Amino acid sequence: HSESARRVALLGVPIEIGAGLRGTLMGPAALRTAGIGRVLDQLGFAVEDHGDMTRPALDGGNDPVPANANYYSEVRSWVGAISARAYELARSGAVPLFMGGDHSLSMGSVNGVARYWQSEGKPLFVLWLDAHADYNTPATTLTANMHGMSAAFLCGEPGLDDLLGDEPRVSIPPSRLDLFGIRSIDPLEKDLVRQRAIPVVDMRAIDEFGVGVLIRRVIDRVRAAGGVLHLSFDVDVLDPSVAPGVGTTVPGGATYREAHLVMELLHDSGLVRSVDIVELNPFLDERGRTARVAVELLGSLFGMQITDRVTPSNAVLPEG
Ligand code: B3U
Ligand code: MN
Ligand code: MN
Repeated sequence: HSESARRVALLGVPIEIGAGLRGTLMGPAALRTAGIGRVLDQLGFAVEDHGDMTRPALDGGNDPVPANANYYSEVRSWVGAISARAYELARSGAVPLFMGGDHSLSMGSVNGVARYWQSEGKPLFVLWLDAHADYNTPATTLTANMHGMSAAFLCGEPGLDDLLGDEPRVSIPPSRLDLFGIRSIDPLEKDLVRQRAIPVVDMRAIDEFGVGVLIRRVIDRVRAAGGVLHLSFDVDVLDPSVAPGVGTTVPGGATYREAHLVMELLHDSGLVRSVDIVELNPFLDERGRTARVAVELLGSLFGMQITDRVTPSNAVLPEG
């Protein structure tokens, strides 16, 4: 597998209607401008850029549109198409990197890669790096924004049952989802997360025990089960001082150093087989700061060492 693990497949997913604010549709372009392709290339990966998905035609479906799910029909046409692409990319043996776009895209990307790993007989674990739990359903949501429902949907919670259309739905057992970095959760959402016994590492736990210990615990569980890992990286897990370019900033987030350490330890684990990078909103960013930090963190995830990082004192301007 090591040959194919050196291939990364970039796929832009410019979806924005899952979020309350417009602008995440510019995420893939900003990540490319910030150098995602160049960074992966310099790390020795064969980078295949599959471009951006185009907004799928509304196919409607025959089922009634659920209440409390904004732009349900639009999200539905995206999610089915994303899942199909994700399945194919995972099957190709590359590491797919889904560049969002808001977090509703993960309902498709994770479903698609989960379908592939199910066919391989490997348990897929999902690490959800996020300020939010994204564990709402139409019955619990306060906003009706579907990016707040993706983790719940993936664990098979009811309420969006026709969302995948003809794509087979693969549910992630709640014990294989890790919510990490959480500091904003709605009351009924919290009840649901408790009832399902979802493993949660909130910011309080990170303050007390440190990200190193806590992320190793996640990694050890995946390894013990002989599993593989999908990283769903919501940029709002970062502190707003590091990453202002997101629609739903929450104070008290992961620092620059904590986030890099998480990525470095994930890289060392060798378990990450697919990645979402979501919620980057270039319209809200400050001179590309958040996009650059996101690309730097992805660099660490794919093996960039701190001692190899370009710092102001040893910077050589990249040509082109
Ligand atoms: N829990 C709230 C807020 C939220 C979730 N995800 C984001 N914001 N980015 C909701 O809308 O469900
Ligand atoms: Mn999220
Ligand atoms: Mn979030």
